[in-house]
Amino acid sequence: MKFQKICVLGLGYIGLPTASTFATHGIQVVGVDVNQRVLETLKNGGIHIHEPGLRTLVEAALKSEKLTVSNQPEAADAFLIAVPTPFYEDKTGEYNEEPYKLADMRAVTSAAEAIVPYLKEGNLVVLESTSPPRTTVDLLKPILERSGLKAGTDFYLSYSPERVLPGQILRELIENARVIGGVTPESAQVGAELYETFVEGEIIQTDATTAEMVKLMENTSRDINIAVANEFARLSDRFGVDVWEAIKLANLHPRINILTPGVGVGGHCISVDPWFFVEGAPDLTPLIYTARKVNDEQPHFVMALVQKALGALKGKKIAVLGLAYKPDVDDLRESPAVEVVKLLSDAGAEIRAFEPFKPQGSSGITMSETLEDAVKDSDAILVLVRHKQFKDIKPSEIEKMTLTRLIIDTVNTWDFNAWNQAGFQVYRLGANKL
Ligand code: SAJ
Repeated sequence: MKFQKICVLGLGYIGLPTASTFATHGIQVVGVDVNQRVLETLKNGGIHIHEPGLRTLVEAALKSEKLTVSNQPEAADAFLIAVPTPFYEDKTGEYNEEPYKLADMRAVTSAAEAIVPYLKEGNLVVLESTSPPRTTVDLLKPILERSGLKAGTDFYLSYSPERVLPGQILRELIENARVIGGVTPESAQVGAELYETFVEGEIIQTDATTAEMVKLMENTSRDINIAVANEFARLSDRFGVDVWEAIKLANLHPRINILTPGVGVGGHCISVDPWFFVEGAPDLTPLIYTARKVNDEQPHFVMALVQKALGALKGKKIAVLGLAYKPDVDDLRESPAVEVVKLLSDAGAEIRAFEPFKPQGSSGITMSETLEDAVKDSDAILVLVRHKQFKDIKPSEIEKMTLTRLIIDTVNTWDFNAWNQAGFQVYRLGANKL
């Protein structure tokens, strides 16, 4: 099928790069967002997201007039839905005694409703938002069929998960293998033809629900693997072992790849997606549920380490290095580092945080503009994110900025021996007998 014009609904971390990439590959794209501020920013030549290379790509797409932005869809050959599917806490207790997290599908629902008036015979609709299993057939299909057209017969309907890594979105969008699942084989085929516009990786066709499961399975297995790494860190503390050394040695085994312990699991994917399985089948997901709990508890273990290093926290000045949910991104969504700061503040510590990728930080956290400002009068330096620029810091630089010689390194950022020799006392997560 020949695609001349498409609408991309949702101009966030996935929608904006996707819309711009289609536009720079010659397709006329209408980028749709309900947030007026996002539209204004784009119209004024700005972007609201930090992603390497994105600004240049968006500029090129807008300048060529292949990309336009609007607050509502228009008639087109294909509609792509890339809106957020966050979760909210179930307070009804229906799922368990403890609060379960449930998918908030309102944005997908209203995007689908917005498409209905423009849907025509022969169109393609693709959902990209990460969604609970069966969303395409059970939620999306009935809404779109309000148009009077039948999915799979009159129009094509597919699900295609995005699987790009924040920080490398533009490259991975093009190079990664892409799964596309249709409500009918023809729907998958037509979907594949659309993505062939720019995808260089393999495009694999399947059915819609399998495609939904694939995405959730990828991120759930990652969550579980991080949870076990975090438990290994706790066990190493208990048994007086250095977890970083132990993992390195275990990973010499050719079939073992233990992930990295840390502050917890953040971001908008790995800490969210497993809940979509738990919500759909609470009776079948004890492991997935427990892994979520283990990772969500991790900030409390960081807190215990800080208490071990500093004793009572009331009035202690702590310089926090990094708030992002992972290294080298500006994204603070669901960041466990932010959670740690909240716990420390609640315990009476005075926090000054330095986040080079997001200098304005997050509401309620006192930010420092420079590393020096953060560390200068502190009682301890707490490293929560292993940003490359932190990794490169030398003991001699910190020595000049502050009198404190106390480091709490939760992510194995600095070489323990080198900093020790330079006169610093270094507490590391998973390497201190508690
Ligand atoms: N983390 C650890 N230990 C590790 C790896 C990660 O504690 O060994 C933490 C990170 O610090 C972060 C969180 O886990 O807080 C998630 O980070 P991530 O790099 O694993 O994942 P995301 O959320 O940035 O991106 C993931 C990717 N999925 C996989 O690698 C399986 C990406 O391919 C997906 O497109 C994306 O989720 C998504 O949208 O689902």
